[in-house]
Amino acid sequence: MLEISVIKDDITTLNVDAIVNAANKSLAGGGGVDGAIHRAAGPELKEATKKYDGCATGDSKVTKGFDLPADYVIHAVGPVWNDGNSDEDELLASAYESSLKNADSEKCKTIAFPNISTGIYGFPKERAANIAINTVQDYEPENLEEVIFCCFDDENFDIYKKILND
Ligand code: AR6
Repeated sequence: MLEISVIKDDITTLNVDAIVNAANKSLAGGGGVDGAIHRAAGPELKEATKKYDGCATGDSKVTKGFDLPADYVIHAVGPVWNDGNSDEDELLASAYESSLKNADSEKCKTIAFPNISTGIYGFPKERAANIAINTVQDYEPENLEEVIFCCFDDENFDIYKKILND
């Protein structure tokens, strides 16, 4: 079982083996946490994503972390919230699971996730948190030992604390 913790922090500052980016299908950068990660990692990050032909929703791709303290960035693409009946739950779970598998393949022990899809993509926060936590709890790790949910806004931080304390 993975050790799970929740913190409120800027994910770009974390000294972990891998941080996850809430990217878009182009992998070319954007706003929110994606923009912050690209700024902190430096221009080599965008260059490194060019070897991929983008990334499907629910999937993830790996690059190095360049100027970040983290060794790797796992670029995960969560779903845009539509009406809740467009496979959003399954696609969000898949984005988390794919990220865990990719980190495991790179022999990472520690990984930090932002609250994928809950910003610009509009996924309801509590629903997303339950999916994220359930997916991590169900995952059978090979090398991974610790998962950090790195919240940025108070609302997500309070939701995660409540679910994990219950
Ligand atoms: N560290 C940790 N979390 C952060 C940070 C940070 N530095 N900055 C924002 N967050 P969002 P999405 C939180 O909008 O909803 C981009 O343009 C934020 O509070 O970054 O998956 C991409 O290119 C929220 O809880 O990602 C895509 O086009 C969470 O990160 C699109 O946005 C996710 O919010 C993806 O939208």
